[in-house]
Amino acid sequence: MKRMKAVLTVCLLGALLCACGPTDGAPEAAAPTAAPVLLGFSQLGSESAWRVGSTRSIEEAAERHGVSLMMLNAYQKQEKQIDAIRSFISYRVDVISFAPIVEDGWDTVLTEAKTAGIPVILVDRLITTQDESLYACFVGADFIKEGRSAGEFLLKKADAMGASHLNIVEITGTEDSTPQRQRHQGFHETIEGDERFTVLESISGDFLVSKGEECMRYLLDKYGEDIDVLYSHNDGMTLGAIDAIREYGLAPGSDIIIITVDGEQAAIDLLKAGEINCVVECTPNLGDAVMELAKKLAAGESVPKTSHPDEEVFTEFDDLSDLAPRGY
Ligand code: GYE
Repeated sequence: MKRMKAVLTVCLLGALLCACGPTDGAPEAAAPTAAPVLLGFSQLGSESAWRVGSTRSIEEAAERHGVSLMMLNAYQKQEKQIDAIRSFISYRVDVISFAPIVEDGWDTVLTEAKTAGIPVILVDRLITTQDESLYACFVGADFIKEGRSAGEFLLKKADAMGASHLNIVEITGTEDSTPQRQRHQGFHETIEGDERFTVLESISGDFLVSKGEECMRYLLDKYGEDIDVLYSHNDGMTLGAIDAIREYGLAPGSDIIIITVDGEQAAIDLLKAGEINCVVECTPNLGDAVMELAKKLAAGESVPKTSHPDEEVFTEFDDLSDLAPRGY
């Protein structure tokens, strides 16, 4: 079917070229333009300002690159993402892309995409699979590195304070998602074996502001003023947790050291105000990279299996006066 469509397009183009070729004295006809690449994109939800920024980045980049975009929001449900991928397959899009909410459970639907000959770009998060050929490439952050940066900041902060012992609580992202697994891993690897640190508890706040607040209330009820450090896997949960800390009567950023990931404007503002100590950047602006990859894959070109954007770390030790507005 797809081949038929391609053959038809080639014939039509050939006919057009013959019919419209420049003749002596006649004005030159505009070159026929190729059909735009059709990209089906399944966004996992709208759980955070980061995610809203990610959706915007995909939409704006599609426009800029002349890619036709079919975008479906899965509202935090893996089943809806699987349904979306199936509808992209039946629609016979040129390329499928999605941000997998969790890592496991994609083999069946991706085998269907492979059988249909449609290449798949993973955006933002990874999947676990025995068969790497089920996706063409991944574009997204290096979450282990982000976790390490969070841990490295804590080492530096503890040195600067001359701290002999610090108790840590961790609020993690959506369970079994790549950022949750790897931000946890990178952080723990970095502080492991340093006897100044004890991790009191690690619980999931699902990347949501409301759950971040709920988790922090629970942690404060349980450990009270024993908590010295909060490591939170995204800014949304951190904002919720900060409300809970204030409500409890403690000062975020001084009574409790706060380390967060994403780099939303709201978190940067709190960092500047001394209420957050470290923000590890994770950029949602992956749209241009996705469109470049989609166009190459649609043209049958090869692409790198993994690409990571450049990311920074902003801390209380840095001069942030020149930092440009974040845009998310
Ligand atoms: O950190 C969080 C979002 O997958 C990197 O998902 C993304 C994470 C991001 O909800 O805010």
